[in-house]
Amino acid sequence: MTLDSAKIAGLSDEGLFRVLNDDGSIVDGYSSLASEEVLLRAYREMKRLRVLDARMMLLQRQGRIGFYGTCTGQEATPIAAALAIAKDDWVFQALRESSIMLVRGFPLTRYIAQIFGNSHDVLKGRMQPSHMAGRAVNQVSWSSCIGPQLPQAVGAAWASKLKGDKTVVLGFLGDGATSQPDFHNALNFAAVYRVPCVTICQNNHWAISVPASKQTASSTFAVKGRAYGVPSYRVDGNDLLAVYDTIKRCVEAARAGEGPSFIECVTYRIGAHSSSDDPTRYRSQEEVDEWIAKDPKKRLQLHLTKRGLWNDSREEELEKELNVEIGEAITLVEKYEAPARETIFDDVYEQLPWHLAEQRKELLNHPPAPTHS
Ligand SMILES: Cc1ncc(C[n+]2csc(CCOP(=O)(O)OP(=O)(O)O)c2C)c(N)n1
Repeated sequence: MTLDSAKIAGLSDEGLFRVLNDDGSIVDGYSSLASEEVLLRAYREMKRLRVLDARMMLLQRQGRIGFYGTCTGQEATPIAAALAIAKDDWVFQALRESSIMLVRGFPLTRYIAQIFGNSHDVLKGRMQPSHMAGRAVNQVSWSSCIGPQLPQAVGAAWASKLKGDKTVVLGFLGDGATSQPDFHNALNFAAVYRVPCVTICQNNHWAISVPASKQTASSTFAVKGRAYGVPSYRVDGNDLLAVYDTIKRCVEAARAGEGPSFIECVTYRIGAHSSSDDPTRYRSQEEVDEWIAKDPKKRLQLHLTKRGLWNDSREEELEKELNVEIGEAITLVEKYEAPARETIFDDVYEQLPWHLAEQRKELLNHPPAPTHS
C-alpha cells in the first residue's frame, strides 16, 4: 500500500483531507483503512488522554506537580499516529505527543512518575515534567528547545535506511516550529537522502501567543514541503480517520522505500499553552468555543454511535473505569521517593572518571539536606 494522492480526493498540500463529516458520517464513497477494532481503541485512548490531562492540570494547580502541557482538542493526531505505526518504528515527539508512548504499551505509572520526577521515573527526575521518553517503546524525549527533534528524527531514519531494517521514524512539531532552522534542515536532508521519515506538524493555530497568521505568509504550512521536494498533505487534525489513514499511507510508503513525507494536521489547542500560560491574554473565548464545537473526540464518538459500536452506557462505564485507572496510578506514584541523590552520576560514563567518583563519594559522606513538607 503506497501513497497515490492523485487517487484520494482532497489529499493535497493546500486542501483539507476529511473522512468524517461533522455529524460523524463518512464522506460519500470513501472507505477508511481503520478497522472497527482500531476505532474503538482510538476512542478509548482519546478519552483516557482527555481524563489524564484534566487530572494532571488539577494536580499542577494543587501544587503537587510543577508543570504540565495538555493535548486537549488535539488528541486525534497522537492517538492515530500511535495506532498507525509498527512496533519497531521510532517517535521523536514535541510537547503534545507523549501519549503515543502510552498507546504503545508504556506503563501509566511510569508515565505519571515522569511528571512527578520521582524514583519510579525511567528518566530519574532529570527532565522537565511532560518531557517523557521510553526506550522500551522507541520514543525519544523532546528537549524543550523548539525544533531539534526534527533533524534527530531524520538522522534516525537515515540510520534505518543505511541499515536496511525497514524502520520508519515519525518526527513531530507545532506550527511555531516551522519557523525554526531545524525544520528546514530536516526536510531538506530527508528529501535529498530519501529517508523513511514522516514529519507531522500539529497546526494548533497558536505558538504560545503568536497566531498562525503571524507565523507564515504561505497559504498553508503543508506547502512548505514542496520547496524541499517532500510530498506533503494537509488533513483535518480533528478527524481521527483522516489522520490515521494519511499517516498509515505515508508510513507504508516510507517503509516501501518511497522516502519522506510531511503532514499538516489542522487542529486547535483548547487549553493553555502549558500550566504556566494564561491564554485569555491573547485570544477570545468565541474563538475557543468555535473549536470546542469541532471536538475530535466527540466526532469519533458520533461516528461510533452511528455504526452501533457505542452508546451512553458504554461511555459511562468507560469514564468510571478510566477515573479508577488514573486515580489509582496517581495514588501509587505519589508515594514514591525522590530519585537517589547519587543517580546524578549515572548514565553518562560507562566508568566514572576519577574526579566524579571522588565527588560521588563526597556526596554520600554527607547527610541529605532536610526536606520541607
Ligand atoms: C528555540 C526556542 N525558542 C523559543 C522557545 C520558547 N517556546 C516554548 S514553546 C513555544 C511555542 C511553540 O509553538 P508550536 O511549535 O506551535 O507548538 P505548540 O506548543 O503550539 O504545540 C516557544 C516559542 C523555545 N522553547 N525554544
